[in-house]
Amino acid sequence: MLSNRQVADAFDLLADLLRLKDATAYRFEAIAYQRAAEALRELPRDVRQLAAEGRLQEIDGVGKAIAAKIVELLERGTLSLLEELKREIPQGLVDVLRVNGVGPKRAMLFYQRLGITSVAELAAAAREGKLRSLPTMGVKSEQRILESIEALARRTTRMRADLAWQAAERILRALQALPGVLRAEVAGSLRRGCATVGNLDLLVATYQAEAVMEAFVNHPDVVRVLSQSKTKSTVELESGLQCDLRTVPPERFGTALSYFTGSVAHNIRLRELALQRGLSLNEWAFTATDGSGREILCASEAEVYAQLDLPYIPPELREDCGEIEAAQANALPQLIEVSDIRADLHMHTLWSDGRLSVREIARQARERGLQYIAITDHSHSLGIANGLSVERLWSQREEIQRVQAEFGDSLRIYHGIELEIRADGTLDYPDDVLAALDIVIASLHTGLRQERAVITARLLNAINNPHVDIIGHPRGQLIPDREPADLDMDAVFAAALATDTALEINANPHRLDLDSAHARQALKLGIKLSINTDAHSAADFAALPFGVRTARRAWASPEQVINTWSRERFEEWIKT
Ligand code: DGT
Ligand code: ZN
Repeated sequence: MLSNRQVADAFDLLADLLRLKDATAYRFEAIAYQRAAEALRELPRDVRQLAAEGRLQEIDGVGKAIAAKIVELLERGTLSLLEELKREIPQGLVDVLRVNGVGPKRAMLFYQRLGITSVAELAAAAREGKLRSLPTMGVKSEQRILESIEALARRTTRMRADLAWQAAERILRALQALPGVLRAEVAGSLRRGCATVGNLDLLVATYQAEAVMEAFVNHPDVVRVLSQSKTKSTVELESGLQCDLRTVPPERFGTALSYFTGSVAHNIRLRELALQRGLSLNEWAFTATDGSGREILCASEAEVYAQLDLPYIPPELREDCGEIEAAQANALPQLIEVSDIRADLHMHTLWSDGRLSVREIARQARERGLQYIAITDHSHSLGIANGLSVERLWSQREEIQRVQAEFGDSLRIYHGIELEIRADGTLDYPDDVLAALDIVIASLHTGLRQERAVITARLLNAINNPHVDIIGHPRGQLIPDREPADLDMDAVFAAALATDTALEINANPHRLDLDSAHARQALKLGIKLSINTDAHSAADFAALPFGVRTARRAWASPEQVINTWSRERFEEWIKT
């Protein structure tokens, strides 16, 4: 059965193939399919369920014709129109469209004149100078196409951090169970807490490297061995992700872990500091540069930093973004930890599109040691997510009060809303309703591709509303599919600061929004952050560490994140 994502992919493909066939004739049709694809990706509910309920046309951009196509896709796994187009037009041309400077007309021109059906063939033709003499082309546009193809190739597909952790943990567990493995750890971008990773970097401390490598390349998740030696092997996993394993003897584990955790920029700074002290530094050891060959081995990373007269620097900070200077000044931030989090302030229940009742989600929260939560279901204009009418909102309040009575002092349950910022910029509830709620999170879910001035004004209107406490997933990005909205973030920050509105780091690994760079900018200005899981199910509670890692990459201390506050302080804050 097809997922929302697969249905969306089919519509995107359909749009591209129609454009290739005749960009002018199918212009509006292609736009419509693409719009539907965007809405399907954002859809908070399973498209199959909506189809079963006959509610497909409630999806943004889905009319009768597209609804019929969705049904066809769900029933047959494909579309007759798509099959027909695929017979007419080579599918590789869709990739050719991803090259900057190549629209559908040029792609078809290259195909018809030169038989080009793939990006590789296009690159070869450009290198041989075959494109420049075609109509509308020239030496310059040929050069631009070549540069764009090279840029595309550099931008390898990266994997979301949660999937990468899953893959890494399976292999780590197997390695840790081997005799002779003293330590097995994740390094690289995954250890630094990045939202996406290019590969997995694993490191093992052992005196039995050969046996460990043999076990590694024979792990059931490995589909291909790209290289193998005693100290370093690279394999490919089923997902296409590459995984490197290095082995070192335990007395060298610290230098190796530090080196392979990176980042490259951070490593370069460490090497400079070592050179100033008459030492070279690589993954194996510090070595005296006086020609004596004297080595200093470090079993732990703390020893590596101590050798450079620095305190230990947490992996999330290792980007050469000021952490070396801060360490030298003994001014590293006290970074937030998962255990500092006392509250989750963005949670969905059965009242809108969540899968748990108020009671169940409260129980889950208490089991995880939270002290207070906010129930924030969708407001009514997000009809597709079963958004709450004002009437249902008040019935929900009664249920929350009942559950609150059961839980007593063990968990405080606040009644909030995830308030829709409508496409026209207005908010979904009138002010008197908002005033009666404990907490209001305002979020954008529609019109995310509006132009900068328009979408920024929508967000500012929400921030400036005195009842709005938090902006949910402010930039609207989805990892890895959707670019963030084109927002004027300086204006957003200025308004958030002026109104004391917190900005969310949505911990869902699909979002991680704000991203760490913007979160850091916000913190520098004095804006408060809120880290929330946006849980729709019990499994979603597992998102929290991803949000916390993103906050750590933003240099956040507990104080700056409202979810760490005592209940009293939090209540004080939502009141003002
Ligand atoms: P990724 O895989 O693209 O998400 O990013 P990283 O940071 O995991 O990079 P990767 O896998 O190429 O290399 C892992 C670490 O190894 C990197 O963070 C630092 C270290 N490293 C790799 N190449 C170099 C290098 O040329 N010089 C230095 N100093 N360190 C390097
Ligand atoms: Zn890596």
